[in-house]
Amino acid sequence: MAATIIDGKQLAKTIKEEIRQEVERIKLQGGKTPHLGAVLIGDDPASQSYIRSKVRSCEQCGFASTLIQKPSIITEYQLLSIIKELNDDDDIDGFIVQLPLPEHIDEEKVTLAIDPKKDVDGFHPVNFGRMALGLPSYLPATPNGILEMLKRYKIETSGKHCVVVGRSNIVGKPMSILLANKSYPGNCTVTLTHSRTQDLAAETRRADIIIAAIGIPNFITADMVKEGATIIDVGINRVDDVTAKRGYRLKGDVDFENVQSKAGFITPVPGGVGPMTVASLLINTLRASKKEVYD
Ligand code: L34
Repeated sequence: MAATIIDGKQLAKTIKEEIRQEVERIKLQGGKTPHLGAVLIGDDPASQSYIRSKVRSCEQCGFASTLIQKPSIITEYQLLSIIKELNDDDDIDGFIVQLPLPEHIDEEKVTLAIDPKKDVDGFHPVNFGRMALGLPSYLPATPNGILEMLKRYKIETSGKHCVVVGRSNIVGKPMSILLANKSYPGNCTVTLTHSRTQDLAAETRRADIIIAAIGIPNFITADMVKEGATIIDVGINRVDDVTAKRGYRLKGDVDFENVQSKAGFITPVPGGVGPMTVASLLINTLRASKKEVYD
């Protein structure tokens, strides 16, 4: 039996339409227009495309946005000054600094410089800590987008065995915590696996839900998947393809063609987790403008 394909693109559209309507109501009542700041350093094509999509989504939802673009030769000090200005700007509800940053800039220092109240990426240790404790916080966009997909497709999570592949600070680690939290989606038994895991296939084969966030194309193959499992593919790998218009194709971490027939639910790439990451950022920015998390 073929899997149900989770349409992240359509879901993101629905969420954005809900946000647009709420923003319209807020404006009619004389409330504040949500305002997102975005900082892009350098000219990485993938980062440029993600930032463009975030700015465009702001427009679609009636948000204001301010994009600050600087060349990769910017100093760490200059970037920290930009962050200070955004922290102090009363009209900016929240902002992000798109990662990765050039090598001479310390990502940790940059993340720590962002006011947790404006950290709509949810990367600051204060937000990560609050998330881990189940306190109100900005949830990191990709994990939150995945929770929204599980919720809106009514996928059962309670008591299920979830195997997260990859332990990054922005996806794997927070995802493992959120799915173990006492909530829906949540209440999972979680295994967090990584490059040193022994017999990874034995782990994934026991999974009712697999979150693949490793960054290696086609890493999760059909033999690693239990019949009927839910497969969430976070990978967005660019692989060369001379027949493609742009010279490359997007490939997930999951061998979609062969896993599809075995899975219960599966997310495609593109059109799965990626658009939901953008939708989650908008959710956080709206919450920031309503001062829902911090006042
Ligand atoms: N600070 N850095 C910060 N915040 C983030 O939340 C991100 N991330 C990740 C990279 N660095 C970041 C993103 O924005 C990944 N990411 C992201 C955002 C959007 C999409 C993918 C990753 C996306 O929209 N993907 C589309 C295809 C886009 C394309 O054609 O290149 C998709 O359908 O998957």
